[in-house]
Amino acid sequence: MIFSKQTLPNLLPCDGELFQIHGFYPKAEADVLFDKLYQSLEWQQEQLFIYGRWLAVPRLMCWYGDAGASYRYSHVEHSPLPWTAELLRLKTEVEVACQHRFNSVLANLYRNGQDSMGCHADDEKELGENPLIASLSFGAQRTLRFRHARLGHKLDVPLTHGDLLIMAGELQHHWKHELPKTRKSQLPRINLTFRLG
Ligand SMILES: O=C(O)CCC(=O)C(=O)O
Ligand SMILES: [Mn+2]
Repeated sequence: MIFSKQTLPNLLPCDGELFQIHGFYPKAEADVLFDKLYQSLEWQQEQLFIYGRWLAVPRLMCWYGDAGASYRYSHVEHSPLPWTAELLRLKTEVEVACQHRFNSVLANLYRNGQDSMGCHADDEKELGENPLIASLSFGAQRTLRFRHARLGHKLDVPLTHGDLLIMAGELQHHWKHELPKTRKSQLPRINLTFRLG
């Protein structure tokens, strides 16, 4: 499937582009991918230095990419792990769908409903002015919440097993996003965000 701006609605009312392809990977394929990614990626517990003390990030993470890709997290430069065959295949399929190249992927594992990601924009300089970021979700359904920085608009986007979400245009300048904790599901979820940095 080649994603086309002409056929998919922009989920945002203003100041950016957000497209969702439900079931980009159908359930049977998404089930296999979830298991492979869960078992084979090198999940790490990162620590963040906040307000003078070290805190465990509330999820597991790992980062894969081209040797030259740069990624800064919590003011620390990280080197990517080399692509696995699985991630390379997913990257290629997402590249074809988006007609856009990526050189790295950030993987997040939310172990249960208590794992989360705080409010942020993916606006690091390395990603360029208006980055196109493609995100794949596997496992438990979770809500990605967007908030407009100035206007206060709020948009909840439920992300389900096998979905592809595309953030583009000026989105990262005007909107922040977060993955709040939930009591609804205690099952794990994997998210992959493909980036060009
Ligand atoms: O888990 C998600 O859907 C969001 C991930 C995200 O925002 C990020 O990796 O920057
Ligand atoms: Mn993000």
